[in-house]
Amino acid sequence: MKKILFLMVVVATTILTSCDDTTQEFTKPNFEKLFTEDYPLKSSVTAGDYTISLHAQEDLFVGYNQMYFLVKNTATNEVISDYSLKITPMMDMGMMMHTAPNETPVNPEGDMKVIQFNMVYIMPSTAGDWMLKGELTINEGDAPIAFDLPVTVVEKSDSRMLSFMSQVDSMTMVFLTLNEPLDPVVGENKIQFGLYKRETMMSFPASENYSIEFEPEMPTMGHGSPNNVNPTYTANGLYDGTVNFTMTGYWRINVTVKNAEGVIVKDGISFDVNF
Ligand SMILES: [Cu+2]
Repeated sequence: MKKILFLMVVVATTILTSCDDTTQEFTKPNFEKLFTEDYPLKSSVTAGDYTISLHAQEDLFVGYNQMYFLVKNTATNEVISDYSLKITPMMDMGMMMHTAPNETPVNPEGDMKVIQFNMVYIMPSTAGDWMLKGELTINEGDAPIAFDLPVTVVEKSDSRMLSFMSQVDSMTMVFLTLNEPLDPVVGENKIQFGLYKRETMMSFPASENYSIEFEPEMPTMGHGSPNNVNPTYTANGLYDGTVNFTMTGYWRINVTVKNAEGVIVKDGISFDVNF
């Protein structure tokens, strides 16, 4: 057992070469695999003395994406552990620019080696150029180092985002994402939606006090499923519930969105899930 542990530490240390930090930090769950196997590199940019890299589980897509930032000293390849990041997504469509719904970057590991950033890409790169405009601050009080990180966004075959005008005022653009399940199984799955609205081209706040109702069905077989639980609001525009898939195949998730007064914002919309 001791031998195996020793080997694991050696492997972890070898992968993250030339780091002076203690190996203990590198043996945290997932850390070694995080930036190689689980979350491969999607884009990187050099800013000042630093290299900022963006990692994600799969190619960035139209919908809700969870991404991870890693910052290294370019000269020494050392992972920087104390810094803060500000990120503003921006899409340049030639005639105009706009941002997208996004959350404040957080540190899920309990130190500053990894920064998680969640956002919704609302269009694919075929419609324009996406850029994550960032500010890196190494020491508090230092002048932030600006960077532009280009990213490529693809459209999934089963779309993970719907956009529509609110039926309440016919002028508010609303964005609804299906975030989970990512890998559905037969039986009960966590289902998560994200809900946002467009205030201006530079402001896409989360819609907090809405309600989302859904009904799964298998259109080709003419049945639904029991024991589904409509989602409730958690934070950052996210709504968590339970979906029950009684078999594999093609499922359609029919969705109705209501505002705080219970008035229908949108109905007759659906996401397709195939597994
Ligand atoms: Cu756009």
